[in-house]
Amino acid sequence: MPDVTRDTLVSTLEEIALLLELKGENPFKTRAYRKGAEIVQNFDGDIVSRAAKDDLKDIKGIGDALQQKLHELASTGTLEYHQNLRAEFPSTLFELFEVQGLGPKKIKALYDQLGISSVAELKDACQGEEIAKLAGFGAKTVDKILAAIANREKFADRFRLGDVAPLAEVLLERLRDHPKVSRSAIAGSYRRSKETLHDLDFLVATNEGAELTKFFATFPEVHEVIVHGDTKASIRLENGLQCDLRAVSNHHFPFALQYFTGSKEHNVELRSLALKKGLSLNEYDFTGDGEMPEVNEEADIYKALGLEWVAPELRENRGEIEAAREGTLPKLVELSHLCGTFHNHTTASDGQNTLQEMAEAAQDHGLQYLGIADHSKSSVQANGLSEERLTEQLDTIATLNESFDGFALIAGSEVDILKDGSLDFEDELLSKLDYCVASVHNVFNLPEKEMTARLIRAMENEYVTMLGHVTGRLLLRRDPYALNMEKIIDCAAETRTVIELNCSPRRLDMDWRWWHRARDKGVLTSINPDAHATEQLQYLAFGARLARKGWLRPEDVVNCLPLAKVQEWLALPKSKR
Ligand code: DGT
Ligand code: CA
Ligand code: CA
Ligand code: ZN
Repeated sequence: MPDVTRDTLVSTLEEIALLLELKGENPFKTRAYRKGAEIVQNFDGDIVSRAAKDDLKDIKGIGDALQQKLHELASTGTLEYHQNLRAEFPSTLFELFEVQGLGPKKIKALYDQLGISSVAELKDACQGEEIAKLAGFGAKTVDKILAAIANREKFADRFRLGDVAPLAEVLLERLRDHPKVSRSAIAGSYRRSKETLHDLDFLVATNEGAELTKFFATFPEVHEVIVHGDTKASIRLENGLQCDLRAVSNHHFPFALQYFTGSKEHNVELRSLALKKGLSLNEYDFTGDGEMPEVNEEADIYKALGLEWVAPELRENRGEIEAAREGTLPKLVELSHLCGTFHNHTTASDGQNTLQEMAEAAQDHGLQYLGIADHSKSSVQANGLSEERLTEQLDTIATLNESFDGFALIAGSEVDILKDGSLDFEDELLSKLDYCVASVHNVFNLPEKEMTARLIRAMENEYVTMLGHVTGRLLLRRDPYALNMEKIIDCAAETRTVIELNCSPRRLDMDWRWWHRARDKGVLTSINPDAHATEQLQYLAFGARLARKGWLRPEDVVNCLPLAKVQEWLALPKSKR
């Protein structure tokens, strides 16, 4: 099956409408596509599979031509008519579609009246006078557009950790397997588990630097060689990602690893600490007048400076050096500590695998329990469950659970938090569930005060076990909605509501910068993959990395509890958890 969602159908129809408009086509034709988009958006049922099966005949407002196009799109993943239409315009025009807050009307005005067909031209126009002459473009609009462009530039050359990790590990393995390599690592922001990265910093210990840089520069994934020397090479891969390689001697390796892991701020602190001890620390060695400490591995560098070894995730100069000096660094959670996980979807809503398949996959991952949390009825776009369907699912889970040995499905729901903070299901139904994840899936644009109050009201509900993807951010795509995080964290502590660490690589939400504070207030987390398919249980690994980055220990993570304990914990009233 091609990867087509309701969103694909809707945005394709909308784009066709806009392109026809830009071409100056007859307004009736344009309107038919726009109307079609609206009908698809609001259709109550699985419109994507109906389109794939060419079963759209009885849907009002979708004529023959539209039916045929939706079928082609849903069954093949592309639409020739759409592709041909796009080809009639400069390819840079489509950049405008990605600028937040720039709708079809504005794009048409810009294109028709000022001939603007790229973001660069738009930026120039915003900085000049001409744009204010257009109807509907006040000073406020121009500011918003400039802010959106700045946002886009900020994201332009960054990649999400989860998107690059599989390839990064393949390349590392290839270097590691080279016979002339004794030690290897990926340093930089990747080793620190930053949620997004600019480039990858590979490091090898070898006596044959020139051979290794040549090996690296001729990897089949290389799109372009940026730098190529005897000890250093930089390449750009097909996907745009830059990768640096540094080849050093085995003696220099621990120093280079420490230096290139960063962060810069952490290193600055470390160097000044070294100076106080009469040592000068650089990327290759300690130097100075006194006796030099013996260094075989990275931990020896920290030891020489009177510090415990600092886990790379913590190296952001946020108190880790002081803690390393005092011996109070946290014993961080590890992936292997997770006994189970919550917040997963099945085919009942918008997942790709059945309950049975998800349960088997969880057991293959060595988990003792898997929390199910399909969408609730208001999430129509995700085929949310009605009260009846959720009740049926509870029965199915109870039956399946009888067939497992040392494993259990935990029955829950991902309940929509409605605009006013009330929940999509009544308490009576929620009380029958083992747990509940409450999430915001619509009306993202409330002012901070209202959005904060909305989440607080949800947390005050006795049956809300945890908040799902608390800020709604999509990394490099959508900013978090306006939220007072201090208040959210305080309320979570008071109401004993867990805040999930959503480990979908697109989210990694709540942001790692808030966890240390939350944990100190007694807030618990649950590391949740939000899996919509069996293979997405692997996202747990990213969650564990980000939890470590947030200074979390096993005792801060509720899914480190084994099955029997987690069941006891869930059975307690919230105030006792
Ligand atoms: P990014 O932007 O995601 O690639 O982040 P990093 O941290 O990987 O940054 P990168 O690749 O520019 O450099 C890797 C590490 O090398 C960095 O974390 C610390 C170290 N480093 C690079 N430039 C400097 C510098 O000018 N001063 C110091 N002290 N360290 C540096
Ligand atoms: Ca880097
Ligand atoms: Ca770099
Ligand atoms: Zn969700």
